[in-house]
Amino acid sequence: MFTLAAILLTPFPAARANPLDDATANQSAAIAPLAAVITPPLPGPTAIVKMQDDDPMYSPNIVKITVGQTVEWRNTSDVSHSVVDDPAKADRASDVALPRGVKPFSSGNVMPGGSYRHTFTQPGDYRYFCWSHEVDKMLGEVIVKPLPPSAAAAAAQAQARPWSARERQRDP
Ligand SMILES: [Cu+2]
Repeated sequence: MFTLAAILLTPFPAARANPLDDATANQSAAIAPLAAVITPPLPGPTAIVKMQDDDPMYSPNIVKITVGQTVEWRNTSDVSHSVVDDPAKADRASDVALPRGVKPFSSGNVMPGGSYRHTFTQPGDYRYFCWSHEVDKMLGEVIVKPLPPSAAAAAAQAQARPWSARERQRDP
C-alpha cells in the first residue's frame, strides 16, 4: 500500500514538453502499483543457521522443524560456504542423509553475506555438509517432524476443499 500511496502522491514532473515522455511516465505509473498488489509476501524462515569459520561452522548444527517449514542458511563468514544434501557429492557416506525418495538438494556457493533457503516437505532426518569444508567437519542436520495428526488432517482437507478451509481459518 505504501508503494501505491507513494506513486499517487508523487507530483507530475514540472516540464512536460515531450508528449512521448509523458505517455511513458503514465504507463510505468499504472504498472507499478499493480505489481505491488499482486506479489504475495514471502513467508519467513522458521529457523536460521549461520555459516561461520569457527566451530560449529553451521550454527546451530542441529535444527528441528515441522514438515512444510523453511530453514535459511546465512553466510556470516569471510569465505564461501554451501549446503549440500546429496549422497553422490559426499566424500564420506556417513556425512549425508536423506529420507527415502527425497530428491537431493544443493545451494551452490553461498558467498559472504549471502543466504540460501530450503523448504522441507517430507519428514525425516536430513544430514548435509559444506562442499568445500566436509573435510573440516562442516556438517549439519535438520530433523523434520511430521505434522501432528490434527494438523495433517486439516491440511488434507484444505487441499481437497481450499475454499471452505480458508473461510474457517478466518473465524475467530
Ligand atoms: Cu564451508
